Amino acid sequence: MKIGFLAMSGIRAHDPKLLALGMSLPGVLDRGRVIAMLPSLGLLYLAAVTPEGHDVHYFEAEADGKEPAEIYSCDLVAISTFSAQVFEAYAIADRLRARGIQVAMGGLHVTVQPDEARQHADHVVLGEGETVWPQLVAAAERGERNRVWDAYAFPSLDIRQLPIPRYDLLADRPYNRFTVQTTRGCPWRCDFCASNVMLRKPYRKRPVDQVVRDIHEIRKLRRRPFLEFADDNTFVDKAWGKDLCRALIPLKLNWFTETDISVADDPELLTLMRQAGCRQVLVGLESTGAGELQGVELHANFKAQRARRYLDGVRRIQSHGITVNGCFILGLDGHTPDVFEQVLEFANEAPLYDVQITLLTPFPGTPLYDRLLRENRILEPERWDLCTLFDVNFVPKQMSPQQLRDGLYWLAERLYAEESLEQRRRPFFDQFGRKPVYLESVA
Ligand code: B12
Ligand code: SF4
Repeated sequence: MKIGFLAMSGIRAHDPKLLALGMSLPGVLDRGRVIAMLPSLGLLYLAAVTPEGHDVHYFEAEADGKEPAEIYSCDLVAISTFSAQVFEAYAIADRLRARGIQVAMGGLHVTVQPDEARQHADHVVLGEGETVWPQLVAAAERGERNRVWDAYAFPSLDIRQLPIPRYDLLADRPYNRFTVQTTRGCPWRCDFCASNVMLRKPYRKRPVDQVVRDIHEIRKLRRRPFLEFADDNTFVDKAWGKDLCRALIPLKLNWFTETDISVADDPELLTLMRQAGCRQVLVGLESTGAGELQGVELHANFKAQRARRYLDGVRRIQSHGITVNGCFILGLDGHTPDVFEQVLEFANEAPLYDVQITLLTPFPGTPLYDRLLRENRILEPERWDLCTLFDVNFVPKQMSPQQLRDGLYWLAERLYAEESLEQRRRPFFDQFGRKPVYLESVA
């Protein structure tokens, strides 16, 4: 069979004012350009576990959500999508099926909304796809349709056995940034978090030598790639993290990852990260004060416990030559209209090299979605296309939806204006030299 792997690419946001104003601001634009350059790692893993004898191809939907014409020569198309593009993905699936092509859908959104996905796909996969995929391909070959494949009912996936993702399928594409996974899951359970809804297993780490093996494979395509670890929380295990960094040092890489603030507790780890080429860590701070973070992390109240030491943590990380992209979620129940000013103050005081502000977003399958639905606070239930992190689709507790929107515009203008970026970044440049973190290794 000819099998197509179709990623829904690009970022989505609908709010016209933010699009016109905020999204064209330099800080957002840099990240937007970078984001457009990331392939779908999940699909590359599926391609790697596809049984021998099939002709496999990687495709990306265009920015307007349309599929490339060549995909119509496939017998089976695997589509991966997050919530924000799921309606575009369903429309593509409908068009493909109308032409007799079998469609399989999987990923985070579909995992929590299988009944919805069944109306558009011949095969719907819940959970991590690697164990299920070979059997699904065999079933598709036999012409079996209308099946839901529950990976949780299969023997559990041992991530120590993961194959090398099929990076080679990207060879003739202009990618210079690649994702590598070093861990799966996160020990915490934030009520808004959409990744933990799928990864029900405990936090898992990959063997360091296999991560290195995958990076060597990427280097066959690009000599100096910029890597993003497609992890939720890389450095939970500090000893393993140090082993990983030691193994990366000789490779002379530049990379970015997501991790929690506890990385700041370990200066030896930070030194090794810097030596291993870590250029930036993205840290979900979510808010500036412990009060607003009460109860947001459901296992151990981790974020509220840590908030008092945020400023110190950010400074410690950046003093090791690693920039911090501090993420704040606007619209938490504890947020009053003062939150916008508070975030601005924190960002300038740290000062944070990068700041990501997003709106509280009720993703399907999260405790947050269920709670807001119960409280009758979702403005338009099941409007998954609004799950962009930039569109308000709920009633905040201590302000109106419009106040939240206006606060986002206000804050975006102040945070991302050229002078503000320069002011926040200058101390870092003074100490470590003036190199844009994201774009330096772009060809
Ligand atoms: C890397 C990343 C990106 C990259 C994505 C690159 C790409 N084309 O895939 C970039 C930076 C572009 C990105 C952008 C966005 N992202 Co993002 N991103 C991530 C991150 C950190 C890792 C994803 C990843 O690579 N995982 C590793 C792979 C191996 O796992 P996977 O993709 O889930 O695939 C496995 C299974 O899901 C399944 N599977 C997946 N697809 C399919 C298909 C079939 C047919 C089958 C059988 C199985 C299957 O099998 C795979 C192997 O096990 C996640 C966090 C997370 N843990 O998922 C957030 C995350 C996925 N992103 C999120 C969001 C909101 C966005 C944006 C919508 C933001 C925006 N405003 O635009 C955009 C939209 C992106 C898009 N194109 O759709 C949310 C999604 C929540 C949701 N329910 O939608 C997450 C969970 C972050 C969060 N905690 O909120 N993102
Ligand atoms: S710390 Fe991050 S990845 Fe972990 S549960 Fe919270 S939001 Fe999700």
